[in-house]
Amino acid sequence: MKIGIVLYPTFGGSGVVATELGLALAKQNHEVHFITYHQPVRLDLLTKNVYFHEVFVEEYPLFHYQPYELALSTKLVDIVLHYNLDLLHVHYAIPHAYAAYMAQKMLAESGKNIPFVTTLHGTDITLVGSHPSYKTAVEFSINNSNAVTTVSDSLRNDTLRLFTVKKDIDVIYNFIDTKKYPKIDDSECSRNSLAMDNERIITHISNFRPVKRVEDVIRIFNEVQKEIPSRLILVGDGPEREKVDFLCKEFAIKDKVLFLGNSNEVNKILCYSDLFLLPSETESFGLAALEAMAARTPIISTNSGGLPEVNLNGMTGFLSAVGNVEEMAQNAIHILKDEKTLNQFKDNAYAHSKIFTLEEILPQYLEVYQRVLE
Ligand code: GMT
Repeated sequence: MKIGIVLYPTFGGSGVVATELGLALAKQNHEVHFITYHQPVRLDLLTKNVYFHEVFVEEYPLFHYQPYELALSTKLVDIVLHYNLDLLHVHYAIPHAYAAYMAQKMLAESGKNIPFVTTLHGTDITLVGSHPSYKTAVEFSINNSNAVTTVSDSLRNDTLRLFTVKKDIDVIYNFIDTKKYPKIDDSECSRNSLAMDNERIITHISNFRPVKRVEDVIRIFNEVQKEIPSRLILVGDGPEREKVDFLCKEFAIKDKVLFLGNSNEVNKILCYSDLFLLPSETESFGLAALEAMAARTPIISTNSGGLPEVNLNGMTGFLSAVGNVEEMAQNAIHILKDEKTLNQFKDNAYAHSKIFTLEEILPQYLEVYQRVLE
């Protein structure tokens, strides 16, 4: 198949999933064309069967807002015709599904029929998509996609609750390529460069947006470090970063917190970790939590959105209500207090991550592709 994948090229989970999916398809000898405004962060361009097409938005003084979806749909038409693509798979509804619909209509005028699959990732439904400024167009794009998938049951339910959907929605869970997450033993993982032998390492990875509640990460860690010698590693960057810095100063824990910024070496960082914190306000799936589990790291998270589908309470970690910092800190202490308990949670987290592997998930996308092509 010749597949066009439209995605956000940033460190966000939707871009990561779309990139990994495309790379896996290319490995199976499908021709994969990534189409977006920047080279995706996890995309190695020197990969067989992989192409990258950059969308340029021409600036003009009259434009207060640059018309990205216009440039994207024009690019889609060009690429589909030039490479004779079979289908488009767009990740994140806004504005990708809308642009794909427009491209499909324009292509039909040239006699080219192409289906498009829309994968909803979370905030395109729960936070942004249902806003009155976008809702009508998002609902239209969902209903006019040839197939729609969501990354969890919870997101499927949210989509059906927030929009009038006239289509079937397939749930296809997010996945990880486990080959990129080898079961690293402590000897390969030189954790002593980050922490003392007697210290636990706690990690948080996100885009530091308000929805991630990174201040809760600091509050939880502050309580934990009072009882258990530990260090906190923060990976990622975003608008909440400064507030987090202030809070660390206020709690006088700056020397125990390490900011690493954005990183492409998440799996290496996770191999040091004893615990992963994800106290998000809402999370359709929580890809970062799955990546942590694949690296044998238990999870302390909220119970919002799709997190209970990924993190099993009392097994792979614990779930708490949004904002219940005290309970999350107590649960973290419970996991970290002795080696036996910690190792049990680590083993459970690793075992559960195995149901979200590339090998399990890729055939499900291929099945959807076949269906829309028939
Ligand atoms: O967080 C976002 O605004 C968008 C998106 C992203 O690109 O990171 O995140 C969503 O998609 C991920 C991949 O499917 C999910 O793992 C995240 O849970 C989801 N984020 C939210 O629902 C907040």
